Amino acid sequence: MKKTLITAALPYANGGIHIGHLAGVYIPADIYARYLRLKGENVLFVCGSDEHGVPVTIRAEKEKITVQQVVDKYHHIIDQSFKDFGISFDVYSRTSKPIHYETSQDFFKKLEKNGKLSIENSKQYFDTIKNQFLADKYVAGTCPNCSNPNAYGDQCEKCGSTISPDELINPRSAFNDSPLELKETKHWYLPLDKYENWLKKWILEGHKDDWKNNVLGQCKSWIEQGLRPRAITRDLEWGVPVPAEDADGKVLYVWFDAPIGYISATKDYFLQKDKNDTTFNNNLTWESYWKDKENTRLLHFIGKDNIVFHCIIFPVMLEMYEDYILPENVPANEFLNLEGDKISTSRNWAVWLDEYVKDFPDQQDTLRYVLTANMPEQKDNDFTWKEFQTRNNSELLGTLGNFVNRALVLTEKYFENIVPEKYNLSELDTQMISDIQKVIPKISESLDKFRFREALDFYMEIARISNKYLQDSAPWTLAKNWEENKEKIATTLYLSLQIVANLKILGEPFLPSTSQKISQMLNDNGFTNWSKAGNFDIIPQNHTLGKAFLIFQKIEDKAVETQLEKLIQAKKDNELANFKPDTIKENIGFEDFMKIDLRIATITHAEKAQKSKKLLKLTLDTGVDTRTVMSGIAEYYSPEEIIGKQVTLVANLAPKNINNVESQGMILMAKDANGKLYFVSPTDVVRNGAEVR
Ligand code: B3M
Ligand code: ZN
Repeated sequence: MKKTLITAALPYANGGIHIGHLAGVYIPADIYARYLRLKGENVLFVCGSDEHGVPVTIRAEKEKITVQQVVDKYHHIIDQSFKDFGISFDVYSRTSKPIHYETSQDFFKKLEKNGKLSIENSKQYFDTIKNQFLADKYVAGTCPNCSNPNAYGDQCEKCGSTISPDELINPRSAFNDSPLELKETKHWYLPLDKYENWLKKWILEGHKDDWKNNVLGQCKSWIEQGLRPRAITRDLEWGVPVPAEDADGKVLYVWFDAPIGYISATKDYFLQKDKNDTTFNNNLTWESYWKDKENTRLLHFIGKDNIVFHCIIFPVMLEMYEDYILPENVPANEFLNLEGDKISTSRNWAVWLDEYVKDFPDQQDTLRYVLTANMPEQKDNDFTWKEFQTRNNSELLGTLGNFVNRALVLTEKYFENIVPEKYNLSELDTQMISDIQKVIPKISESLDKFRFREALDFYMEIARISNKYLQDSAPWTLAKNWEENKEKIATTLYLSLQIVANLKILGEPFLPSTSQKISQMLNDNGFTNWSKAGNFDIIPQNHTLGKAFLIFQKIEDKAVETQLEKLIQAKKDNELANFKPDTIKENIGFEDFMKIDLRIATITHAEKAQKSKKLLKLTLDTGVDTRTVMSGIAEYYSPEEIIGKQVTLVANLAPKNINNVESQGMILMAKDANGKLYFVSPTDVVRNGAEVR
């Protein structure tokens, strides 16, 4: 049996972990690692914080703290979240550790020494005020595609296009809006173009049958676009210094050093291991995983935005280095959305794990369950709090929890918490056993193919079969004639307890905390092996059980409403905090301005417009005449609350037919960051008709 080295994408230490990270990367990786361990296989599951790169420096600017403080703060928040959710890494390291600097610099030096890298001079934007070159993300300017004045040198958030700094119109520093200089600089490049044929053979031929279509699709389009040399150094202060001649002020590009973080995390694991730990196999070293190509499988668990780095760039680096193993598979997931909108750290549209554990204490498995049940394995998927509630209440509480609880409570009731004897099996008993034994292999088959939601559904099929079996056996009805039926009742509960033991074993990869709770109630401290699943004599008769308790709690509507309100509020707060007003329009002459006639007027009547959610029909006393004006403020104000309000009217705007009403002018409203409209009114009562200048 080969050893398995499992890596999970190193999260940027620039924020917490949210449900998108869990569903995309960490739950699938953890399910798979737990599953292999339960089968008794040799697994090493590594991860760590990715502490370099622009995302962490942007966060430091935003929070006005040092980058080291940012990574220290979020490394611990992330590490705790993974522990809370039972993500069972063997090591969770961090790329600011010396072992990582050493490993990534050695990696670079070997490639450079073997002549694998090229050097190119190029012109890059230089901020003369900060006296440093700017990474793409820090170059701001007007988008060439949609004229958004606040686009950046890597992408435009408005139209979503990927752009490069030299395409921006009027490029300026994102730090201080100063104009930028183009300055000569040199960088080291990874000649991806030289590995085009090797990649075609290794991926498009070698893995066309075992890699997921979404992964192959991206690799194919990247390779067919034609690969170009890729810069692997940057002019930045924060990062791993480039170990080369005249490279001061340059660091390794974060996507060069980060994947090497998997190797340094493995080294870190062996450095941390207590050599006297008898459970630890002292014959194994970090090379046993990274260099033993014959006896080790390497699997990268990532989100789809990291496919290129893990299927093309990092494998080319490993191939160049020559000693290292290559990934056998990269089962990347697609994205999870939240309430129909993209999850976004910058817009704070997310469910953060460190907040979830406060709102739903001891209910981490519910979130693991829901995120696995609708995991975005083949396409983007959506998380809603309503589905979270429904799945918890009907599937976890109503099916799985209900069966486990009844099996234990009935044993306590009829056999004083002692596992009863098994007598002759009825047709119902043998049918149930055969039905369950048919499902169990399907869980393994699905997991072997990285089909986690399918595997979980097969697991829940066992809970559904079990519930029906207990309902059909109805020991509580048989108990009415105890003497005649006591052996049947004993057999039913004996078998039900064996099912509970099976649910404990088979559920451990998906719901580790639940599995632990079941183990506690069974009073079974054995670390039961996957191979025992399907066995209906796991828990011996006369074994004393533990105390039964409810594993899952009902989630009420109020809890869901609270989460939705919290999301909406977080989004509004974030919009306000990040509000960037549009740049001012071009100048106009004074004479142009004097053509506009602005007056104070009072709203004397207001009503909702016909067939429109946005419009109110206003009647205004302008001091000169009475006007009707249509205004798009219905989402923010009711007619009653604005009667008597003084407003500023553009009085000589040509009348316009709006919604079949002649609108005679326009009232001025200020639009805030979160889109809400506010009246522009005098601070004191002014006579109607007063001119505004
Ligand atoms: N730090 C996280 C991301 O792109 C990035 C992964 C590195 S894995 C070596 O979301
Ligand atoms: Zn744009």
